[in-house]
Amino acid sequence: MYALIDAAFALPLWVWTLLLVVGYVTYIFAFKNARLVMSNQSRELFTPTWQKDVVYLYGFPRPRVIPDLSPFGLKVETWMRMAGVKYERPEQGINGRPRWSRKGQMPWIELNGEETDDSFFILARLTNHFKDLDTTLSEEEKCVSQAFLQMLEHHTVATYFWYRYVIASDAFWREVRMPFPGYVRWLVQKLTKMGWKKKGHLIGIGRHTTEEQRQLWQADLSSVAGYLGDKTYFMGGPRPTMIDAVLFGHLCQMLYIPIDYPQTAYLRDKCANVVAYVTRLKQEFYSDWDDLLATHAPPSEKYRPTKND
Ligand SMILES: N[C@@H](CCC(=O)N[C@@H](CS)C(=O)NCC(=O)O)C(=O)O
Repeated sequence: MYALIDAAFALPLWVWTLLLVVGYVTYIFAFKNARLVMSNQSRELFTPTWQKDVVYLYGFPRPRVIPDLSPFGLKVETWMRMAGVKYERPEQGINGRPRWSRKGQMPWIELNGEETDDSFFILARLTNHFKDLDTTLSEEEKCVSQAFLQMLEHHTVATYFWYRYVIASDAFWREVRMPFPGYVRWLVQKLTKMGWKKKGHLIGIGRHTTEEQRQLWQADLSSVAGYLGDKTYFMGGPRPTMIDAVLFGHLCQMLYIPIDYPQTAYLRDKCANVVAYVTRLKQEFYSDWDDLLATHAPPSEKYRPTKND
């Protein structure tokens, strides 16, 4: 042991420098920023034979209980249904060619041979290209819509992600039954839990007690219920607007993934108008909901691991 330490101290400075540089670069590429570093490079289209004005939406493989695990992916898909935009969702899977956005996240899209990522920028582009669902809103209503969007996407989401990825992660991964081989699922579960513990601590949600967290998400959900009231769509017009797609993306996560989210009980007991609203949107825009869930592939059928995994 001492001989080893002596030998290490005897190494010349340039060897130490080289070891440190190689170690650091390996760490950055292997664990940390590989996706981000790669992301800025231009890359081939995922769907090279695209049709004009068809949106190719990329996200996680469909889970068993809900069309998309990502509230951001479900928001984009719902918006496209509301706007009547033609889209496809090319299959991505562990044995297919799973690909993250250039920023290392899901969802992302290709439209007319050009890639766009982040649901905010995706909807901005689709709105510009196809249709503006928010034209009927006054300037003041647009501000309200934006405030709710940010609350849901940066605060509410953290409260229920913390629950599903940290507190109830076993139940969560069991219920959604992603079409990954068992060992990949195990790894994804562990990494997501570790990631969310760190992220939850940084943004603060993970430092609160369960009771304090409850006060935080309850304030959000009761404001959604209060603003919705007995309106058909959130902003009160005769047709849905963008915020309805955002709300649907998040509320479905809490209402249809059966893992005893405390939020689910609260919504069912205290926010009957919100539950009825989500049910209405689901009926109106997802008449094929069950068919979408049926496309879920258990690991043994579609995603059998190969030697390339
Ligand atoms: N601001 C992004 C957020 C997207 C996002 O957080 N996606 C999650 C899945 S729900 C993701 O890709 N997480 C993996 C990661 O960030 O490394 C959007 O609106 O699209």
